[in-house]
Amino acid sequence: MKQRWTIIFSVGAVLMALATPARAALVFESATLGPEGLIAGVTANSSQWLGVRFTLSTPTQVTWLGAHYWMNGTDGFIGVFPIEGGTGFPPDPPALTDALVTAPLPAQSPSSETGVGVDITLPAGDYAVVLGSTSTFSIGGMPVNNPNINTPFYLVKAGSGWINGGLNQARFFVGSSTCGDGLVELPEECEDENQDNTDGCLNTCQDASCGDGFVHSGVEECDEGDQNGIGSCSLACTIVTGQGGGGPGGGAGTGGNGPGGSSAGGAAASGGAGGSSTTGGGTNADQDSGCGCRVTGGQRSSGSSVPWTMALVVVSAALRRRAWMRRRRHHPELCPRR
Ligand SMILES: [Ca+2]
Ligand SMILES: [Ca+2]
Ligand SMILES: [Ca+2]
Repeated sequence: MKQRWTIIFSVGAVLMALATPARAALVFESATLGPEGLIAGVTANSSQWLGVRFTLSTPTQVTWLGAHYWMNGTDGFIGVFPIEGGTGFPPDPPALTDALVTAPLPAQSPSSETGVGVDITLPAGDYAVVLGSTSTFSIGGMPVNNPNINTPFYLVKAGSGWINGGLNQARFFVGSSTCGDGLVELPEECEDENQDNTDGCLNTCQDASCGDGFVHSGVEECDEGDQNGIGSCSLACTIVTGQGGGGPGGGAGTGGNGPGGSSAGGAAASGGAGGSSTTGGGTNADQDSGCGCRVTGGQRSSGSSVPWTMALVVVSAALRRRAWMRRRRHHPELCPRR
């Protein structure tokens, strides 16, 4: 019997996981849903806007805006605008930069009810939810034969300014999800109504994931949030093994390579410039500057204290000097010998 309940529970959990998130609970609606499939009523284009005021008595997270509308075009929007104290209307005209939050509305014709997700927490106060266009919204609007009107505070803006009324029973709505109410509402991803962040659903109603900072029991070995991949937990939420040897080893290698490369580069440069000396690279550089002359072997021999070696050097130097002088006679462009 116990096993049967487990099976039933598991099936239920799968169905819950597959369920499409519901629209957020309504915190405001200008009217209940009227007849769908209409293409007539109050219209708007790129220089006309439609809206309705609403009031929040407490700070409210808004996660869903929508309307019953039809629209030909692709850049319609719906947004929440502040009510300006001096006028009692939204900004005129309602530029997107004035909006507290906006979302694009998809084209649809004939009319139906469509909501789009947003995420903003609004303080208590007066606002307007507005439907409009940014440029090419050719025509769209609100059916007005809805008998289920709730509030009469509709707004229309066209040319001379906002005026009250004119939408006559059109439907706007503002939604808000509540994490923990057991209903998966956009933008929530899950609801398990517990306070356990180690299962598949976090207390924020978002699916558990690697990087959320909570170790998903039975799935993740670790989770250090944005520190994953830096410390002892990988970007895949697995514990990094041998971290003590691997890290420092890599560091030492890098350090060794740096100085070594630098030193080799310096030696190569000096050698290339000097061409013959294994000591006194700086001297070679000085002698070569602006001339390209090569340092002779005579300088290498100057430190020897062995008499026969000195004799050989002297003889060798004399021979080479003679050869040099001969070459210089035929090639006067050669640098003076030092
Ligand atoms: Ca919920
Ligand atoms: Ca949970
Ligand atoms: Ca996690």
